[in-house]
Amino acid sequence: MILRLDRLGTELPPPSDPDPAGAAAVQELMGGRFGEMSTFMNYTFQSFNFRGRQGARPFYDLVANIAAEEFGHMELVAATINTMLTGADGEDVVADGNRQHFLAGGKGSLPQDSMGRPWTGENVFSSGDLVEDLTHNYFLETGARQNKLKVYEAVDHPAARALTGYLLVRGGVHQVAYARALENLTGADLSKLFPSPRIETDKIPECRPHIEKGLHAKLYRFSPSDYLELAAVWNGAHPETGDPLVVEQGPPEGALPRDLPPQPDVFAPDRSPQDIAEIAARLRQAAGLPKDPTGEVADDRSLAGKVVDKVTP
Ligand code: MN3
Repeated sequence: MILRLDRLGTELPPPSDPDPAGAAAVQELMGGRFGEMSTFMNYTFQSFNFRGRQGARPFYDLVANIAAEEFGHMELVAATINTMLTGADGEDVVADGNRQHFLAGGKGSLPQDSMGRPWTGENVFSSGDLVEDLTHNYFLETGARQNKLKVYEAVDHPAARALTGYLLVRGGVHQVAYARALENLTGADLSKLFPSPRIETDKIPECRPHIEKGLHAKLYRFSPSDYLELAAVWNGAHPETGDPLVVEQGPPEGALPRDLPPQPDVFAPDRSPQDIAEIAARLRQAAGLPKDPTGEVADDRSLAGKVVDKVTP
């Protein structure tokens, strides 16, 4: 089972100038072959299908635990696309972006790649052979980093830059983790391949704060009580920086999500968001809940007893 925390892995900037073309490009990091849906579903299926897991516990724990982090990466890519589409004009989306962001969705992310092709289960490799699966995962993380750098270079929207800066660092951790696992199982020293692809993340301004906080050398344990054997694989020195690899007991602190403003031109969440807010306020009262919404967001637009009828980003 998966527990869910209503937080994002890292902070994203608030909506600024909409960028429908950039948002369409960022879709590659969601539903592309090397996107976050692929990393999430690959590790999820490999962990579901893992036989003899007690005998192979450190490796099972590694794959299952990284799967959980990938769910949060999907969430972060979605938040980025939604930020970039906030305030976008329908004509601009249709002319420059993914038309379905406007025509079929609520200016929200879709499970598609940058060409609008739906993500497919054909992107999942789960052979049952641990060495083969781990080798695939190493390659998958390599391709994912390559794609992130290309999106970084092609899209200069601040949300896309914040996203790719963070994911380049975190994807690097997963790549090192699979390399370490393969080295332990086979003796093949994949650390000699690093950095692969040749990305000097310490020279990318949006990566640097995460590296300074040590995120390149930290593996988070995404469970209150399970996946305790990560340290059996995640140990030693980082192949690029030499920093000690450490397991952090718990998920990243992360950041509160932003409450992106309604987009009435695409009925998100309705042509008249205040109607839904009034119904929600009545239901909350009838259920004996506090007057103010209990969830936390980075930029709360709701006021006690007042219905927001005009939202300014
Ligand atoms: Mn990822």
